[in-house]
Amino acid sequence: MKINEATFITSVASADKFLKTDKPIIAVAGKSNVGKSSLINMLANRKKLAKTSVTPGRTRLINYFDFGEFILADLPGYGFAKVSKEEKKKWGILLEEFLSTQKINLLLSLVDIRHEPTSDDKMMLNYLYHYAVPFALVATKADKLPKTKVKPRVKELAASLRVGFADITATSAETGYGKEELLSIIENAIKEQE
Ligand SMILES: Nc1nc2c(ncn2[C@@H]2O[C@H](COP(=O)(O)OP(=O)(O)OP(=O)(O)O)[C@@H](O)[C@H]2O)c(=O)[nH]1
Ligand SMILES: [Mg+2]
Repeated sequence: MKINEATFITSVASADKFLKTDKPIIAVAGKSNVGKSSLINMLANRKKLAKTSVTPGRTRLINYFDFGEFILADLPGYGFAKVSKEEKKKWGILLEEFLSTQKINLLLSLVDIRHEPTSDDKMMLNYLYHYAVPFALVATKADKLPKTKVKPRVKELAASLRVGFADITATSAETGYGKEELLSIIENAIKEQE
């Protein structure tokens, strides 16, 4: 699949504003700073479609993008230490509303390839199983590891998250590594609904 022109649609902060669309929805989730916005820019071939942040936890809204054949939804990052309990609670409610009311064709659940998955990452997977949301795992920032360490590390992550090795795609927004593989996963998820 080729992405021709991706454009920003809107940002929303509450369930009553969730996008109504006939297009398939691909969602992107993961903790703050994991590289969600960077991955979206990689898929879109655009440097600044989604704002990347040096300060983690900036994206507090669900950002929708039109990718032509599908809609991409960038979910707010979780697990940001400096966020108040109140905000964490709000985020949890918004996420559950999103997972339960927005028809999601595929959710890309991102983890940093270098780090052990957190309890939040595992909770995210539990939500996905609970709401029966189809998902694929993405191990980001693969360029931070020597090439020979990528596959063994993906195996470790798969064991830790209790998923199959083939369920995790390693990517790098810096080098474009894994981009084609991810696009074909998205393409298959879109076809399944038709
Ligand atoms: N080396 C490397 N750095 C990356 C990669 N992806 C993201 N980064 C860096 O990681 C930082 C966070 O990236 P973002 O894409 O803003 O992360 P995010 O998940 O959107 O963060 P929030 O929106 O705050 O939740 C930025 O400094 C990026 O440049 C990657 O594949 N390789
Ligand atoms: Mg972001």
